[in-house]
Amino acid sequence: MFLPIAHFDLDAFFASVEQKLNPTLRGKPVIVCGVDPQGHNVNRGVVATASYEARVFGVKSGMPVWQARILCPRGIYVGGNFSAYQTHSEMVFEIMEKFAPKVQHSNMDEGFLDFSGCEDLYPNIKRLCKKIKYEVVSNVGIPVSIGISTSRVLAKIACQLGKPNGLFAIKQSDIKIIVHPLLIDNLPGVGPKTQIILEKNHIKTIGDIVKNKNMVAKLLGKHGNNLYLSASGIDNIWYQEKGLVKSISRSITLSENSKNFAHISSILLKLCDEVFYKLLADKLTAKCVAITLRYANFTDKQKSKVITCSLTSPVELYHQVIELFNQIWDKQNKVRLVGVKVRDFKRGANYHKREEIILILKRKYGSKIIQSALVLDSHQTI
Ligand code: DCP
Ligand code: CA
Repeated sequence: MFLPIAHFDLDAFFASVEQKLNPTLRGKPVIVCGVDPQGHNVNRGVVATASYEARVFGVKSGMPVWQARILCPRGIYVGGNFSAYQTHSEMVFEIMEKFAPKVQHSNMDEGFLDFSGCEDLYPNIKRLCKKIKYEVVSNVGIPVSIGISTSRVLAKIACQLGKPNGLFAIKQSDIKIIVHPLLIDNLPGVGPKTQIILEKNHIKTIGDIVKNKNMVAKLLGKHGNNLYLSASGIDNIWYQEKGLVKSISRSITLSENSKNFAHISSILLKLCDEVFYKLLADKLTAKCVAITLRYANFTDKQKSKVITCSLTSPVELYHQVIELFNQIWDKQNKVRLVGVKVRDFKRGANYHKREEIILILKRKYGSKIIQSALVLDSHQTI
């Protein structure tokens, strides 16, 4: 039977990137702290994620670091490196886009692949996903789990069941034996509050949700109806594709606070490079450009402008950003973080052929294969 939907989810994502970048961490309990899912550097003492080696000790995402240290005193605790996570995420999505005609981003480290209509091209989706897993691990260096099924919700459950480093398929006919006996917290959409309400009413398994459709609807209203559809393996409204993304942004916390224009501007160019090629990859035009500066004393300054021309190269974006930078830069204060954002999108764009070729090269060989000379210069001084 042809199973057209795959869901992929990178395993222990932030921790896997750390283990890839520093091979001495491989096979060890690694706990990433100091960064939140939006990539803000935080000092709130919470675990962002833990490698599977650390999870054996009970360490989990969202747990206070002090608690993790009690459970896993020999763990290796590292701060987050969000721009590395972003680059790795983009490399993974580039691979997915090479294989699947339709890729739906759910998150930085997960998404759906839709192979509907590809029966002739890819008669065996499981074999194809094996190849995708191999490409991700050999080209990006981090493990990914993939679930395959007839709907998005079942593919997501399959992916979860196969973790870590899994490849698991659920056929529609398997739903009663594989999915229905699972406890309700395995069903996407059942959070802690919903779980308490359902369990109080003796609804413990996913199958119980199907059997008690009316009671679930009475207890939870619309949410209950959506859960019933999910429990039956049918994609509800949560799985419909979202519209255009609202913005694309990149930010970097400088390795050392700086007042040096040449240094800061070279970092802004690097960010413009990343934002521009993401815009190009998504085939979008932006009508608004914005910059964020955070000073050493943690005060933030932001400035944006509407642009009338379409951006055809990273340098054009950089010129817009530098203009904004010069308007808000307080030369007396050291800069701690810089960010570049574009928003107000329209589909389609008119780019230089040269930029399209650069994007192809970046997709094939990684985003660092070709960069502005100024960006390369800045790497030597950072
Ligand atoms: N994350 C975070 N804080 C959380 C949850 C997640 O900062 N409370 C970050 C770190 C994770 C990344 O988001 O690496 C992806 O989250 P997932 O829930 O997919 O968890 P992992 O990828 O770490 O593990 P897995 O998917 O293997 O369970
Ligand atoms: Ca993940």
